[in-house]
Amino acid sequence: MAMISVWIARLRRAYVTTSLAVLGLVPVAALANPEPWQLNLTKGVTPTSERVHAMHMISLWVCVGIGVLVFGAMIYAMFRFRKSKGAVPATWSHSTKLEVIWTVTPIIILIVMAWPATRLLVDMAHTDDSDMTVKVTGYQWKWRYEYVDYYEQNPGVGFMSTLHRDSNRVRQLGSGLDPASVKVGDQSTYLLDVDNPLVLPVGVKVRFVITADDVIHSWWVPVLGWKQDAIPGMVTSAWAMINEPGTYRGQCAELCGKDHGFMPIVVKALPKDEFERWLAEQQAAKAAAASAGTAQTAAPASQTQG
Ligand SMILES: [Cu+2]
Repeated sequence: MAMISVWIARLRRAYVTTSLAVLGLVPVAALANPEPWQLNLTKGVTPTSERVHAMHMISLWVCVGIGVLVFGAMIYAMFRFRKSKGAVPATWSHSTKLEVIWTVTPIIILIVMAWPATRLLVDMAHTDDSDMTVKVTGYQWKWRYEYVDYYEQNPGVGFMSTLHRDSNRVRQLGSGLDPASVKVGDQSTYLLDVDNPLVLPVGVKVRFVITADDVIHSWWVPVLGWKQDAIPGMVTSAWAMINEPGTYRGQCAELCGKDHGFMPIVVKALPKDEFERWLAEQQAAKAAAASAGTAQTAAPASQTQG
């Protein structure tokens, strides 16, 4: 008995030390973009992603509970009723009571888990009362973003977003360049950065209408809490309301061709007033280009690196 309590004390100490180490080592940023060696899912930056995370945690703890019960019972049975202790196998083969218990219990657990999951799915599909619409079109291998509507006005702004030139140079066959050298700040952004990020306001419900021009792509920024297929000839939709400014990265999540791995997505979330300044800048640049009679370029006025 004394031996067991010593072991329990040791385990408890190890657990506390590990928890503290994890808490100390994992920066707050880990809650937004996924970090290398991150253990759990990210909480994301939208109400949807937070609910997805909560659902994931509920499922995880239900699984842990079931695991502890089942493996506990197995281990207990193996030690308590082992042959060397003189255990004799029972001869009965069927128990209606047990059959009912282990059929009904999982059904109840599944219903309890399916209820909030279904409500979340319904809310995720509810794009009606959005204040802004962005049209996302997938191409082999780039994205086009068009600001279709912002508080019932059409900003008339749109641009292409392709792999950042730093990543593009490194990824060329025989480039001899080091992928680890591609960075924004101290963050490694090889194949995760674009020339023109999608700029969005914080705290505004943005509806995305998503389609593709050639093959099926999928628009996926993990911290937004969803991914949505971009299908040629079809328009799918999703929404996000980002709750903190930042740069959020994602990738095309549908195997769309040989350069599928080279079409990242970058969302730059700005406070609402900054976003409106940016939008006005884009409109002014477009108007200036039109009045100068020059061919319009697809790039936004200020090249913002993600
Ligand atoms: Cu793609």
